[in-house]
Amino acid sequence: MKMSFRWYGEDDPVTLEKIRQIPNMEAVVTAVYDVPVGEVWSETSIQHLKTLTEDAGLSFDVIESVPVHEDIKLGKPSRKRYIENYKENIRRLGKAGIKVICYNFMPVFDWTRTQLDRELPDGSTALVYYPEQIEKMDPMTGELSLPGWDASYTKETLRVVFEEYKKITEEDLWANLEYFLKEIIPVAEEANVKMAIHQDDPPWNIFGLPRIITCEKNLDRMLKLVDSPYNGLTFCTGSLGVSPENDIVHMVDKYSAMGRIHFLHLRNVKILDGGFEETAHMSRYGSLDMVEILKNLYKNGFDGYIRPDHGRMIWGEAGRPGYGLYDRALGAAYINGIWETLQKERR
Ligand SMILES: [Mn+2]
Repeated sequence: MKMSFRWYGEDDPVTLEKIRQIPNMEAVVTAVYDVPVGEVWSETSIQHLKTLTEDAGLSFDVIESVPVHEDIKLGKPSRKRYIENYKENIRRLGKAGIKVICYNFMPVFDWTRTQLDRELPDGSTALVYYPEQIEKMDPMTGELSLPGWDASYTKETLRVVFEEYKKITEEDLWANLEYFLKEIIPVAEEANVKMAIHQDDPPWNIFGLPRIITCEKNLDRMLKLVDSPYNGLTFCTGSLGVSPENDIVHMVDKYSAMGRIHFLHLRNVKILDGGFEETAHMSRYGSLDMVEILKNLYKNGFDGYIRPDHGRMIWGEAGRPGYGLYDRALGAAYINGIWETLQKERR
């Protein structure tokens, strides 16, 4: 496994110099943030990120994310142009040495939480999703201030896109995903870039919008749409793990044995009735057994990328919710410790 860390570019208060000092840190996970969704990334911007990363002694291997334009998910005629742009991004990133591209296929909203600063018993704060809070949220009338929500949506454009999704069933979304994959995977193969879909977070429908990348049955179906190692997964334990029906230890075993996991987000979550809380990485704090997850990866010879996912805010740190330095660095150290134990046991 190769340890990696998400970096939001030059505006990120968590600098590359700090990331580099986390033990065993190899790669940076980042993206070009100065181009609207759907457009082609400039080679200058890509090269700039690569230079900054490599000058800091880290490698430029994983992109999170190249976002998929809404017209592709909706299957509109304009998708043709956006898919051509997407292919060009894959080619350009491959040329710059990128090995894995993370993306998702969630309609309108990215990850959704109901509160970003819920105080846990130890005084740290975490991201949570409470059913009693989500029931009171209405994206049409409420304040559009949640993270993971595209801030570029005005109420009017949001109303229009919601109207468009009213006509889209889950099967339509599957058909649009299949069309997209059949177009881009051959390009990814040629560019030697592994495409890695992130699961829907949380893995259930929200606000009446369909969501399909949610469970084992659907991941099986997704991987079969184009049966190529270049059509793989960003396996996010925290996204899938909030649903009690998802057996994360088994799924990690199955998909890593198939060689279809290229990138992992490791995060622990505590399952509540209809909701969840993000917790410290260590197994005892959440519902996931991190040792069993890593054991299965090790057993299957996993040599892809892992990054600690969302952390809590601890030690008075302020910053981007879920993406502070301290708790994610503790997560990386914890994962490193388990991995070293597994390596030494084997000898
Ligand atoms: Mn994730």
